Amino acid sequence: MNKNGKISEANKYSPSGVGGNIDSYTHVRGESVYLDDIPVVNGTLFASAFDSPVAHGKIKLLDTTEAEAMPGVIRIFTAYDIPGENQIGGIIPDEELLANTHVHFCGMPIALVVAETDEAARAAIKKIKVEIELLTIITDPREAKEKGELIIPPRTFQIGDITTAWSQCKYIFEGRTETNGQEHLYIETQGAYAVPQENGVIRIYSSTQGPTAVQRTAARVLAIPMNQIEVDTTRLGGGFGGKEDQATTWGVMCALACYHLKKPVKYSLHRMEDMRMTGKRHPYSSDFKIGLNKDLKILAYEAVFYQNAGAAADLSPAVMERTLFHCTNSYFIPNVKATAYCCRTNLPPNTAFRGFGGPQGMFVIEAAIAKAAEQLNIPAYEIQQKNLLQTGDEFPYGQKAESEANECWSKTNQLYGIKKLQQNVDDFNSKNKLYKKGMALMPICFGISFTKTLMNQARALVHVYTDGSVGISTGAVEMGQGVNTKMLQVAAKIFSIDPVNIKVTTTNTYRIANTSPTAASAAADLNGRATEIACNAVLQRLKQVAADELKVEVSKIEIKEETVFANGSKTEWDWKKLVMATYSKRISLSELAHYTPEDIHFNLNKEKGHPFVYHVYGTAISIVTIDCIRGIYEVDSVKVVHDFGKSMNTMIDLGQCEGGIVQGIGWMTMEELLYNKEGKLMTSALSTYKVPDIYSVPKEITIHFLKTQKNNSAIFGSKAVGEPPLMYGIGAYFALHNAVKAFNTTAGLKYDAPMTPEKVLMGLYSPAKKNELLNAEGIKVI
Ligand code: MTE
Ligand code: LUZ
Ligand code: MOS
Repeated sequence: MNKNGKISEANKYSPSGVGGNIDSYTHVRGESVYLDDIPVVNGTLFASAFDSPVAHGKIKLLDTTEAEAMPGVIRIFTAYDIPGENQIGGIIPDEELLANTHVHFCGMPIALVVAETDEAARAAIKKIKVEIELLTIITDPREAKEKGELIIPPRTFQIGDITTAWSQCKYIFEGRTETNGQEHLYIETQGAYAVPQENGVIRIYSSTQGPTAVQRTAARVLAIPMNQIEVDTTRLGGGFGGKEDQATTWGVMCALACYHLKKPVKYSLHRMEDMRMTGKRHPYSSDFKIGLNKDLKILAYEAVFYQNAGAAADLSPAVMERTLFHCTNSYFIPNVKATAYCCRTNLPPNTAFRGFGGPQGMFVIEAAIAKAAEQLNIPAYEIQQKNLLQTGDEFPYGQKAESEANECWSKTNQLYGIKKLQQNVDDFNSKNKLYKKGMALMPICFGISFTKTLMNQARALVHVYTDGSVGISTGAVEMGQGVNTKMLQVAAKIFSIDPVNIKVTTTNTYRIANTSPTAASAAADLNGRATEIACNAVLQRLKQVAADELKVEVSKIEIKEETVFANGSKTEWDWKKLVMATYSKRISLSELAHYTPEDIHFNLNKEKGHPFVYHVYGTAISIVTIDCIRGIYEVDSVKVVHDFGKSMNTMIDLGQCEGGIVQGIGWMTMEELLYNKEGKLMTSALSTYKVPDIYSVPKEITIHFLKTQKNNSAIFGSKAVGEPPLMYGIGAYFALHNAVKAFNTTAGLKYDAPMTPEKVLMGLYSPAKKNELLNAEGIKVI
């Protein structure tokens, strides 16, 4: 609140006036409720999973006797205790909740210990004995493909005629890329709490992005109908895709124990358990071939993606599909052939992670362009700029582009001056020997909608209470991205009432059924549009009552800031009075609305269609500085023009951009996931897995909000913002490449992300340079 006691525009959704997000107030006071803040019911028991110590094998013996005798242990569950199907696979039924005869990855749950305390459960786990006959372990996706270990048949997206296109190319370059996985590192670890209700109903509090997935899977595993499972989610301390599918495991485990013991059961994972047992962003190994004509137009592009799916399908087929959708990023390429393999390995099943395969696809085309630029000795941005999508250009999957790719790029150039920035970098490099700068541009183009068309649907339940206050329930899950604030804004705007009179309730499967997960950046759009429809339905009834009372036509009634206007002039009716009058006439003050976007479809046989309601575009310029003695580096700046449509909450959207960029830079530069040949995670703690901290955040992040006025079917025209900014982080990788090359022109760098300080150092002193620079006294010769 400002000095005058008024809530400023940006702050009015927060009771404290602290920020643009309604949760800011309770967040800073430590009052926000996460799973571990739910008061524990008397008699609650605690669960903990015993997981496989090896990556692949046949279980010869499982001995829990000693563990069962441990103090406080109530019971130990195995696959034999599952009344329904031992199956948690979402897309493909290929994943057991508890291993039955075989284990397929290190960290695969085998047994579930339930004890009086958390400590007792974990102590008992150490006493479980298992003998496993080792089977062949595969960790490399190319090896899996060679051995025929594919989760689904390969898929190919094509446009034009790739075979004849090569002959028209003046330049052709080939290469190979690697992108590593990424740990989600949501601040709140995975967990759930199941509480028995009367008549066999189980309520599951779950830290999940997909309450319906938890409900559906619990019903399947317990062989009870879905209406006996209530899933309730207040908010998550981050999900980032890691809880789209993989929160289910823990919810169902608690439900299983609760079902048998008729007691509340809670399981909240420790950080290292979480890192070890859950899947991550998919590592990819890829091959590319790119062909350009003399004017640097890309005529042909071929890519083969080997996706490291891990030991079960999880969401991998959908992630792989999005890699294909985004394999040409923001560029129009007339002849494309992209093939992807979903490779089964003995790693924990990899899963959704902000970008959902898109970033992996985009990295490869950017590497191809970088390679072409390097060979042609020109800046990559010259190639990028010449090939940006224009209105009407066709993507390999048949949909046509709008023109924002160009709009964002030109605005970037106009605002920041691409050539000028490059000149500054070059000047710096010519003056400095031991520090070098590098710059790279990263345009993005991300399709908004679940690529599985049927998932694009949502419902909202709006109640207006007789005192005029409003309650909203939707299928959207708040995980820090501000979706609840946006839902509240929708109701506040449609009803034209003070936001303090509106409450967004928890996400609950008894209020809103059959929800799609909060994912694909589409939660605000889908649930927001449903909320809009519901509010409008109630508003229409209220207006009718006002029209009847005031004896004017309903079209002449308006509600503005809680006051009723008739024929444009103020009346003595206000919001509260109108609500009460409507109730007195026995007219419903509630509405359950359904929304599904029109005109989206995809034909899987043809691999063509119109899968996205719209695309989000943007361009980033990243500049980095490397220390050429140590190999360490800093990101100086990321300057962005981002297409927000017409942002409905600039503070939240800015936060999404900044967070996404930093998370993307982390993936591309420092987060180095490492599994050994035995499939064991070597980086299962924060001491061995480095995520960006405040020191690794770019010194400058500038976001220009590009208003694009086109009809975009986003909620209030405010485009989805959750995932796209992550892909700006790819620019930091190529900027680092350029900085290394400024020091060592013969660095011979591979396209192998992340670009850790170690890799930078190796690049700086790759053999040729070493001979040139180092003598017995080392670096002194410079
Ligand atoms: N922001 C925060 N703070 N925490 C998160 O877990 N998840 C991201 C993004 N932004 C996430 C986040 C991911 S992966 C998605 S898909 C979107 O938020 C989902 O929310 P939306 O659909 O409301 O944008
Ligand atoms: N999840 C999903 C997603 O199930 N389908 C998608 O298309 C998607 N896209 C991005 C993130 N999560
Ligand atoms: Mo986000 S990867 O769609 O949860």
